[in-house]
Amino acid sequence: MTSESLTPAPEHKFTFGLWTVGWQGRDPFGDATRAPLDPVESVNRLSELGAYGVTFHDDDLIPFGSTDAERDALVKRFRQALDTTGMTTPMLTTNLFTHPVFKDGAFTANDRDVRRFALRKTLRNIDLAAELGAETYVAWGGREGAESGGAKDVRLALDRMKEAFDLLGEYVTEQGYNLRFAVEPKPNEPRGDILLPTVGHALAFINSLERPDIVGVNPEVGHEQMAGLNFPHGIAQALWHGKLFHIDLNGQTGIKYDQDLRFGAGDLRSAFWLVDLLETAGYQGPRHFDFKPPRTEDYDGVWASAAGCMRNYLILKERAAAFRADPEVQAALRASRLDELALPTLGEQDTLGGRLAGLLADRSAYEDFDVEAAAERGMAFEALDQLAMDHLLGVR
Ligand code: XLS
Ligand code: MN
Ligand code: MN
Repeated sequence: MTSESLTPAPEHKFTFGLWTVGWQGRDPFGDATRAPLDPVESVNRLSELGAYGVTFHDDDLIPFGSTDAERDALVKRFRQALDTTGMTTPMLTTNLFTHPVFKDGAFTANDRDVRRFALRKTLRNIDLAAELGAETYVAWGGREGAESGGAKDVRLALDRMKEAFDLLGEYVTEQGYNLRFAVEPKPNEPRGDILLPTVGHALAFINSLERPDIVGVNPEVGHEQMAGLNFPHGIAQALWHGKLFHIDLNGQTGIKYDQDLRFGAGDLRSAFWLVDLLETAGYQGPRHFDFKPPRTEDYDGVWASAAGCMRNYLILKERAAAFRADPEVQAALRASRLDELALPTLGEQDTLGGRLAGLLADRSAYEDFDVEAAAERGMAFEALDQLAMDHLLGVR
């Protein structure tokens, strides 16, 4: 491993939310441990560390309630920092969760006036996203949910959610913006239960929209792991559907609150398989870090944590590439018959009058199939997995 290969550079497409390094460490039990961070300082520091860009909620840059003049001045100053550093803004999103008005949600709040306000707030920031050249607009519905059964009619709430996405889709289409939406699932926190809790729920919901082609997902490592799910499997399915529009990378240790650890902390084996997947499946989007530098850290610790996210990604990328290139691994993959999984189940031997007739006529598929012999064949997965472990731990 050369130090050059572990040096982050813009071509790696590493991006960070302003709210990540800018998190002041306020949690439900304690006050802020860090002073506010100027978004321009974040742009400069992240650029020095080798990042490609930053992302933000409207309120991360323009405090809620700012006047139009204040807004224009803040955006102007921020744009100057982007121009000076060459940093990009590939994704923007809306804060529909901090202000108390959103306590029962935004697009699915029971109060209709709150829903209309949420749509206006979002439309306004979509204009800024287009102006700044963002290609993805994330929608995390953190407050869309409930703590008790009678409080939310979920079927009606999904009607309202669909209404919102259909309207937003109509808006970007009419404006001719080059912007796609990415729904970010999360099972809970801050609501007791959140709507569209997993990648699977979100993918199914997207199919019901008027413009499903411009809506995909923005899965976050920790959010799926909070639900005990296999993150690389969820990502693989999102890729399979052509719906991985964006990704939130971070770390999580098991089923508990949303830890937002730096990428690579938490479930390291899962992170290895995730990087292996992203790097081999042709994912072209930003590698976006949505983490929270722990509140134990001062700003030196914040920048160390941000640098660690990128470094861990590059280490894992290198380790995964070494794993794939190792001739012993390639032999182990064959021994585990991964090449056979790539073959269609129905195939050339099924020539007699179509797929179904071919299968039915093939005696080797059933009548003459040696079930016992097939059952006795080992899959050799343990040897394969140990090779992965050796590569991950750097002993091969
Ligand atoms: C919170 C989410 C949030 C989204 C953007 O858990 O991860 O930060 O990524 O609103
Ligand atoms: Mn999170
Ligand atoms: Mn996120």
